[in-house]
Amino acid sequence: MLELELDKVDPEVFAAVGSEMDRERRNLVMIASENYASRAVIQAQANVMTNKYAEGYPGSRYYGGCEYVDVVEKLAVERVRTLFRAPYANVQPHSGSQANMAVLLTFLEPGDLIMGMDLSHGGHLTHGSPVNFSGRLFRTVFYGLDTEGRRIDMDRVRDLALKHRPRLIIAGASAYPRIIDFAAFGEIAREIDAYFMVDMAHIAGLVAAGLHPSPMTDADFVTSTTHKTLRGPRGGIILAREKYGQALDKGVFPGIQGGPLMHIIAAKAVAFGEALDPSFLTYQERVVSNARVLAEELLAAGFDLVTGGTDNHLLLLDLSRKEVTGLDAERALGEAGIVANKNAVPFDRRGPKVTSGIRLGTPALTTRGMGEDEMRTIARFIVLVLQSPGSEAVKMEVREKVTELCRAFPVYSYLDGGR
Ligand code: DSN
Repeated sequence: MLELELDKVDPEVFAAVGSEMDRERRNLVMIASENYASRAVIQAQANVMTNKYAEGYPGSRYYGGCEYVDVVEKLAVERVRTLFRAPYANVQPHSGSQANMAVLLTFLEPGDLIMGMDLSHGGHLTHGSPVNFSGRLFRTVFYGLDTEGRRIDMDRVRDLALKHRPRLIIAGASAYPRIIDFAAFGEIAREIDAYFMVDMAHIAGLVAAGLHPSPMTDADFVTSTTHKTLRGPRGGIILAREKYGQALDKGVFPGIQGGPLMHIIAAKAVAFGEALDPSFLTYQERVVSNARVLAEELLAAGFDLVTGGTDNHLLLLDLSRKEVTGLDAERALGEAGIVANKNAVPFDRRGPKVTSGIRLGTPALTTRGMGEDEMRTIARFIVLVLQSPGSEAVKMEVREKVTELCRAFPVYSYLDGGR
């Protein structure tokens, strides 16, 4: 059993993995939080380090035999510190949620007040949502976008902070298409002597490339996932000022996790190495220019965008003035081969399972090599589908063109001979 290939041992799982690969290759992946990890990143996480227990940190583990996993963890830490100019890094969080959990549980007491961005305005579950540990263990106050330009309302952030005096302020979003003013947040946090945490999961790749201001100088703690614009394996990281390092190490292990996923940490090291390569900057520049072109085309076709455009890798199509809901739009686009997700827009009159928005992102398409011309083409596809979401003929016509486009921009073609 130990020596057999997956297809022999478990044909059902093998088939599902193969089908997922086909799905990723023959559709336009426009989910803003997804990407295509490189062959090297995928190889680095499919290895025997999955077998190893390594509680603790390099040089100080609770198990023997950690000499080689120490190598990869040290590489991951050194590289991510260089990438973000971070005095301290912890690469063990299994996910972005666990990175956030580690910070909250290390520096706050249950019942303390935290302030984050309203999920329905583009925030994140772990920033205080009542259905998440963050909203169950801590009291919360939320800021959101203004009613005019739909930007983060920094005056309101300050008013709320001064009124409620949270112990921790969180900046960062999962559906906000504009630059976030980390310096202004940091100033407010200092004014009330609160901790300031930035969750840069969505924009980490842009930050690494210098295309979004870095939170490192303003924030006490910076958390991120590693698989979105950063294009690594699924996972989390915490960066911080040196003085918080010892407490954070304990906060992650034994605070909230046991053995780190050493095969994933190996892949994080590879991904951080890739992000240090100059080609990563070019990639991120194209992610941003592609999003801008997509936004311009959709605006020109008469669609509304939250904030009227984008500065980053994503845009939020506001369908409030249209007949089609976010849910119907997600379904219709999916049938035409364009994978995106419904998303609440600020002040949405529809519920979270229906919504009035569609979130679109360019990281995965850009990894495939698509550029501004393809964004113009894809914008036309989206317009066609959303103008007639019930038309099978339109969806079939777009589906065929999507298939052609995907063939012209292959991904994971090295696997073609292998299956
Ligand atoms: N689920 C992620 C996203 O899609 O933005 C956030 O964690």
